[in-house]
Amino acid sequence: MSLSLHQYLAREEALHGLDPVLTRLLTSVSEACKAISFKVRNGALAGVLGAAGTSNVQGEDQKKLDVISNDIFVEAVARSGAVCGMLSEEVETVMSVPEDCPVGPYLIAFDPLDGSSNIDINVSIGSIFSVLPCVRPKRDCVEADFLQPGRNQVAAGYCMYGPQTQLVLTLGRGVVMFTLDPTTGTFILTREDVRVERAAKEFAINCSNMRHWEAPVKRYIAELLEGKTGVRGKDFNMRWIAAMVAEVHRILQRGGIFMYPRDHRDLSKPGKLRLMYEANPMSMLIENAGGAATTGRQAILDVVPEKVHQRVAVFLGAAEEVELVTGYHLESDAGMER
Ligand code: AFP
Repeated sequence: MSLSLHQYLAREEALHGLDPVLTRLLTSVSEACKAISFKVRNGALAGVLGAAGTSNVQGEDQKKLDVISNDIFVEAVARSGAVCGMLSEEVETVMSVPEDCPVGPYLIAFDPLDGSSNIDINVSIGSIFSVLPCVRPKRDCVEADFLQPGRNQVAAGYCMYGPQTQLVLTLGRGVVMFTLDPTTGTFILTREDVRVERAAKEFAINCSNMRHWEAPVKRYIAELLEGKTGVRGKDFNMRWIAAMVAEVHRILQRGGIFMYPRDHRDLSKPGKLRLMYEANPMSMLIENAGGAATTGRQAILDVVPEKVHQRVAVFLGAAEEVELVTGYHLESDAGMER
């Protein structure tokens, strides 16, 4: 019998004591994702393609769909009664809940539309979310409330808008996947107990940045590229979709490693990806599927954020590969590099 997201969360409440307020929040997130999915599906017909003519806090040009998705997310979670604050990639400051909405015990951080450069070419994109506890639930939340390590997350996930719309979720007890039934608008549980194998034969990295990488990353990638003839003794395949959601989705389905290392271009930026609404939720998913996620030097989930929009280097996926490339960083830092 197929289980809807609603029924799955009810089962989690009964079996594992899932907080009904968290259920309400996740239901609101799923409603937001559904609304975004409908916009994405209609594309040019809904007038949602192209640039918005504005830029976000990161100085990146916003697409219309970035702005639309952000508005949908904010509206849905603010009215859930489950949060006391929101953090979005698209908004500089943390957002409090409006006066006419009840306040709840959670904080939510989200990237409403990941992979913006894929929007206009009709390639997979997604939304990513991370739920943290709010230590002192109150209406006027501040940045400091969000500055918790990813280990504190009580739920995390993403929704991918690809050939199918799929919602992938962890509550800290494994990873589950739901597929949106477009005929009923219901998310149906289609995969449980998602696991990432320790070994891998596929990697994802933007090789155009190779000249800027640190030595341990250059060493690791060079060994992968040598294939059967090199120290690794086997061939590796490569993929790059330019949307972390799609890369992580592939890894959860068929393994591999995804990397966005820090590089020498701008030393004030430790990587491109954002810790709180990209790296942390994806790391919680990957760890819950038996994989690993590090900055090259420490587990991503142990990083204590200093700023809400902070960036971080990311190596995640198959544990064997993540451990190897992390070891190369540690050897290099200790001056033991070959
Ligand atoms: P956008 O959402 O701004 O397009 O960025 C997507 C992303 O943060 C991540 O999802 C991709 O893995 C990565 O950037 C792609 O970066 P490059 O364009 O440098 O390859």
